[in-house]
Amino acid sequence: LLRCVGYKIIMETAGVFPSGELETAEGKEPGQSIYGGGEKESVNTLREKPRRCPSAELELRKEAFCMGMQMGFRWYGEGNDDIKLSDIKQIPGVTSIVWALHSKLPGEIWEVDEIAEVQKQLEPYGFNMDVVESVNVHDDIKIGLPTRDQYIENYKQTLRNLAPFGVKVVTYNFMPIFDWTRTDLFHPVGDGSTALYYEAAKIKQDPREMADYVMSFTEKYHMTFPGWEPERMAKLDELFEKYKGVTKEKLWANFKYFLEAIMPTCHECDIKMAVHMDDPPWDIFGLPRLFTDAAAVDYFLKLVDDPYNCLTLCSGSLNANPDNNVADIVRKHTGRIAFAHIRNVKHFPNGDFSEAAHRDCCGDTGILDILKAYHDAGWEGYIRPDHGRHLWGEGPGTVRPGYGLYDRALGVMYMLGVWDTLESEA
Ligand code: DNO
Repeated sequence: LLRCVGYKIIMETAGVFPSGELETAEGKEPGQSIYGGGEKESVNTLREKPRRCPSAELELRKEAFCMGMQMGFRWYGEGNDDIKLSDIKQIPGVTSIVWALHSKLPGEIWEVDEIAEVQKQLEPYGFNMDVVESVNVHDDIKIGLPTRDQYIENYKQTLRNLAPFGVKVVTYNFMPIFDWTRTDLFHPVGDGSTALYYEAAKIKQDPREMADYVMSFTEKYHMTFPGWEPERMAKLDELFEKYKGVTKEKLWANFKYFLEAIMPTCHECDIKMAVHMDDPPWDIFGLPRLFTDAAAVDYFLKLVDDPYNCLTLCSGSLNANPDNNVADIVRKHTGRIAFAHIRNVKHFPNGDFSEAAHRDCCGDTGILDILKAYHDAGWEGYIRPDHGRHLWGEGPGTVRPGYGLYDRALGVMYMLGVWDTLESEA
């Protein structure tokens, strides 16, 4: 085990060995995570190091070390997700549970004891809680109201409360009012499964219609969807009113204000902020959207040029516009992608799109190219299968749209299969 150079860094991060107890890996300070901030060790260096780490109980961490990236799986929490941690444990290669306190409204402080409760649930399975998705940003921050400063203070406190639990990445979005937007949550794919679907013609109409449709699932199945909090949706007209006058330029300016305010705390806490791409990547219902293409990503990374200001590069969100080439963004901004969402999308000529299985040829997103781009760039970060289809009896009431167990598990295996092949050829 001692010979497994570099591996110790992860052990320390995991709290398995206290910092400094083992020989220091070349070029690394004791306790410094290969995933955390500061100087990064290239994955190519890691690949040259011994791959055999014999300790069985540390298997998960070993896999992460050997691969240069960590495989995550989104989980909605005890009592809030039909999928069990014991189910996820059986998917080979998953090391991170991508989690959140889903009962929290945007702007509320996440308390230490609430976070500790999640840690207690994950610990027996050996999963880490390095990635939070999402700590949602209050609308007043996006709109730029005077009340934003208090909400920013709350956000900073949440980051401080998360840091001692080893959280390294916080995903969030900066979309006005709506998070992801779809017109059909369980659309037949044609093979007996269903998937999320976007019918372009429907979105041009009344936002209330779409909100009511999504909320009908909440009412019927007592299931809330992140970004679609009933409390916010109940005030939809008021929210639209407040966003009047928030142009794209103002939204960028409010975004910059927020990021500049929290960056010092991110440094202090060693937590990377990883913004999610807009989904879909175009304006909807007259609301501006920022993360629409590669130029917007370039602009954002320069706007606040800080290594803690990062991306959650969601392949399927961006590629809902077929002109967006996600692999190019991976190659250009490797070091600023803290978290990768792998989602496949199939486009239709009328502007509709359907979500698809992760296998490259099942959609148009270029999953193979994207994985290859991550691999070949020596990327280190967290990755997860994003939306899957609903399979084998999964449907409304049993799973959250896009977040069934089976297709995401197949997605993990596909991604790891591609990755292993690339590794063996490297
Ligand atoms: C959809 C997710 C998004 C994402 C948020 C991040 O399933 O990818 O809802 O979690 O936009 O804040």
